[in-house]
Amino acid sequence: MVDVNYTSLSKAMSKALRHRPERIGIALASDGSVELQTLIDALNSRGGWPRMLDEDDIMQVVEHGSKQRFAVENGRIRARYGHSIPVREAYDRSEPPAVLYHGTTKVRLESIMREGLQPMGRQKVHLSTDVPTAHQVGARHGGQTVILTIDASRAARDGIAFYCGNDSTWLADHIPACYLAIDRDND
Ligand code: HQG
Repeated sequence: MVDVNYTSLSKAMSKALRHRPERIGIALASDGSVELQTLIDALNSRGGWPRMLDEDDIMQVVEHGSKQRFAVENGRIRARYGHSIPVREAYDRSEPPAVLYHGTTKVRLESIMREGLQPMGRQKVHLSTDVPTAHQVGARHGGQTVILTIDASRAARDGIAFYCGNDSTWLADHIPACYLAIDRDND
């Protein structure tokens, strides 16, 4: 028997907890969280799974997914980053590493170096702690990948807020172009 595909489940969870909770009939609290059981019931009533989902399936994605996309606390689940819908109180401001990276595509470079990094369709700009991760993020968009370095310590000193997403992802509201440099060594 075909079992639950955890990549599909992770994508459905991301859609529900980052982008379109109303599509499966749930509402998120101001920190972006929902009762675990409410999410499970909603995913089950939407259907399309080879069997009924249970808490173990969700925890499999939470604990063993590649990117620590979700957090579970006190019976509630939330996405840790990636939201396109506004979520107040979802992120904890903290001190970033001295240097962060952003992988993007060459066609966006001119606009980025003019306007800085903008959240675009999401609530936050997403930054990486290392070049390989930034490469993976940039490559998702196709075309030639370009790596930008962000002088995060100077930006933080100047008052720009940073938030930790997961071990390799940091978030910010906007990174003005004066903190960006093109990392020619890592193109
Ligand atoms: C670009 C995945 C023009 C930006 C990844 C990026 C990440 C600009 C695109 C997370 C711009 C937005 C997010 C400006 C930024 N002008 N283009 N001023 N400012 N951009 O997908 O960072 O697998 O929303 O360079 O791993 O690529 O979903 O953001 O190319 O952590 O968990 O606008 O999504 O995580 O694209 O990726 P995205 P992203 P998950």
